[in-house]
Amino acid sequence: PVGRTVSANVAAHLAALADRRGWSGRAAFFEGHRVWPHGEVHDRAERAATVLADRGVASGDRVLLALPDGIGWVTTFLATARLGAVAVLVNPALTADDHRFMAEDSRAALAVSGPGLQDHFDGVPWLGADQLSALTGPPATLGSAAPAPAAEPVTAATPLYLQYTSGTTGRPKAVVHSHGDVAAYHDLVGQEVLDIGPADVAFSVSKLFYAYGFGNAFAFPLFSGSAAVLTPDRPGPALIDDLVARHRVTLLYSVPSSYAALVDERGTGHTACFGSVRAAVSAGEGLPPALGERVGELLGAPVLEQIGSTEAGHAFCANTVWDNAPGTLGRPVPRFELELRDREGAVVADGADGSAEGELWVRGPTVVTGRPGDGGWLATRDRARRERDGTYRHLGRVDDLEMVGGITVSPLEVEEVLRQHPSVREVAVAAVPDERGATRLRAYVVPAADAGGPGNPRGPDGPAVDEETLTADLLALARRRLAAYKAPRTVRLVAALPRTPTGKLRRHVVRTGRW
Ligand code: 3SK
Repeated sequence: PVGRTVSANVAAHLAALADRRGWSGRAAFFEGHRVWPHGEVHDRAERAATVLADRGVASGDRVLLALPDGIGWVTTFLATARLGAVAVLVNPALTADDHRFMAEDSRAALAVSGPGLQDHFDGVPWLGADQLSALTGPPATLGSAAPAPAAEPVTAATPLYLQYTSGTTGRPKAVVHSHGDVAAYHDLVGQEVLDIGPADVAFSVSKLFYAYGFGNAFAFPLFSGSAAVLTPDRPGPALIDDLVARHRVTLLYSVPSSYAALVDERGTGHTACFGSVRAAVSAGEGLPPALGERVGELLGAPVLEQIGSTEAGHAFCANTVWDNAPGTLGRPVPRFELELRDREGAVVADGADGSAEGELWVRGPTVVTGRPGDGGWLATRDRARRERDGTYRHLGRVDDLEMVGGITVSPLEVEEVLRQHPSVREVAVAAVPDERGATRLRAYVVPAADAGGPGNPRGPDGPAVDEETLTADLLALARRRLAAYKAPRTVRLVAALPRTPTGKLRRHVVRTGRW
C-alpha cells in the first residue's frame, strides 16, 4: 500500500462513509434474530474503543481476538482499528497451546475472548467478550457515556490486523495487513469482481478470522452499505439452506467440500430456497468442474471460482459476474500480476499452443511477502496453467504429486475420475506402502448420502453404503479410465477427509492414512 496519510483510519472512515451515504439505518449484519444497522455498528464500535482505551490499549498494541462470528467480533475489530492498535485474528476453536503460541508470538497486550477461553491466555491481560458487549450497549442503558477516543491518525500502510496462515503443515506464520488493504479488497474484489451494492446480502461459510471470510463478511458489507449474515456455528447444508432463505442471501461464499455436502444433501433442481442467490463464490481449493456444474444447477446462479491467500489478503485471480469461465480460476484481479515459474524460479514461456504451466507467483497492492528484495513477488505453492485466452486453471499444490513405483502421479487426475461415480461425495488419493513396503495408490472415499446398502462407515445414523460393491465399482472405473499405473489398488470408505479449518485437504495427513 502507498504510505499516504489518510485523514481517518479505516474505522473512522467507515463510520463517516455510512453517515455520508445514508446507510446508518440499513442492515449491516443479521445475527440470529437481531439486525444490526450500519449506524449502530459504528456507534457500538466507538464505545468499545472507549472500553479498550480504559484497559490501556494504545496505538501499535496488539489486541488478540478469539471470538466467534457476531457483532462482538465486528465491533471489537473496529474499536482496535480506531485506536491504531493491531487486531490479532485467531480461531476461537483452537487449543490452549495454539492460543498461547499466538498470544506470545504476537506479543498481545490484551486478549478478548469468551469466558470459556480465559485460561488459554494466562499471563496476558484479558477481557471477557460478555463484559465488553455489556459496556458497548447504548449509554442510556448500560454502557459508559465517556466520549469515544478520537481516531488515531494512520497511513494506508499502518498495520491493522494480523492473521496466522493455517497452511497444510507446520507452525502457523503471522501475516500483517494494513488499513489501506481493507479498502483495496473492496475496490478490487468487492467491486471489480462481484459488483457488490447496498442491496446485497452475503453469507460466508468461511469465518471472519480467515482471509476469505474477512473480505466477504466484513470488508465488502461495510464498504458497500450492504449486509452479511453472521453465525457462530459451523454451517452444514441445513443451516446454509435456512440462512439463505431467511435472509434472502444474494452472494454465497463457500468452499468445494461444503458445496459438495450441500449438493449431496439437497440434490439438484431444488432451487426454491436459493432463488435470491445471484452468485456463488468458490475458493479455498480447486472446484471439480462436475461439482461446479451441479452447484450452479442447484442454486440457479453462476458459480465463480477464485483463488486467494492469507498473504494476498483476499482473491488475486477470479471469475467475475461479467466474465465467468467455469472450470478455471478466471483472470488476475485488477492491479495483481501473475507469473508461472519453473522449479528454479524462472518464468515459463508460452508453449506452441499459447498456454503455459508452472508454479503461480503473484504480486499486487495487498500482497505481503515477508521477504525484502523479492520485488514484491510471492510464491503461492499452487500449480496453474494459463490458457491462450488468459484464464488460469488450478493444477493443485506444488507438493501434491504422489510417487508410485518411481513414477509421479497427480492425485487430482485420479480423484477427478473417481468423483464421477454417483456414490462418491469426496475423494482423496495418496500413495501408501503395501505389505511388502512398495507404494501403491489408495483412494479414500466419503460416500454420497444416497449410497445405499449395508456396512455403513459413516456412523450408525448415517446413510448406509455397500462397501464391497462401491469398492469394486471404483477400482473398475479407474482401470477403465486411467493408465494402469494411475489406477488405485485399494479403496477405503471414510466418514470425512482431513481438512484445514478453511476446507483445504491436508494431503500429508491423507498420506499417513490416520485421522
Ligand atoms: O483460499 C483462497 O483461495 C482464498 C480466496 C479468496 C480470499 C482469500 C483466500 C484465502
